[in-house]
Amino acid sequence: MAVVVLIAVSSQHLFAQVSNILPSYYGVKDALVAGDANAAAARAGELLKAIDGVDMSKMPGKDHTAFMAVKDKLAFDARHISEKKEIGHQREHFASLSTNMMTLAKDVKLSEQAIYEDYCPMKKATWLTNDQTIKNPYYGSSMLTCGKIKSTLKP
Ligand SMILES: [Cu+2]
Repeated sequence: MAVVVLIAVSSQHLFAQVSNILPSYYGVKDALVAGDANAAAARAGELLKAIDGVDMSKMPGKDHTAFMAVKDKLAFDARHISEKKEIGHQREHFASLSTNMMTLAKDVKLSEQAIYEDYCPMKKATWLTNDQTIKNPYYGSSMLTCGKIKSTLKP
């Protein structure tokens, strides 16, 4: 007897494969807001694990393609942040990490919450957050509230 199982998957579903990526990224962001290079390195190590742990074969085709397009770039910046415990260097990588994370977030549902893309006009760089309050990860306490919400991804 043949058993056919049909699984309907909504495109709005948050897949387990990617569920650790954004929380780990937020961990890096919070460490940079706090100006803590060691914590940023540790959180970036978790992010790298989350990226490397994704089994692309278990992702729907559209998500698979979108993830594959940025995976290496995300891993590159996460690895550098995790290895170089120097905050200036980490913040350079965080800028491109954030750009690529936004590219991914537009195509693959990464969170059940809204994602805000904030922009720092001094650094000319963006970062992602789930919080509408501006806490700038590029300068830490010296420029904590510099920036504005540039765009919002609704869950
Ligand atoms: Cu580097």
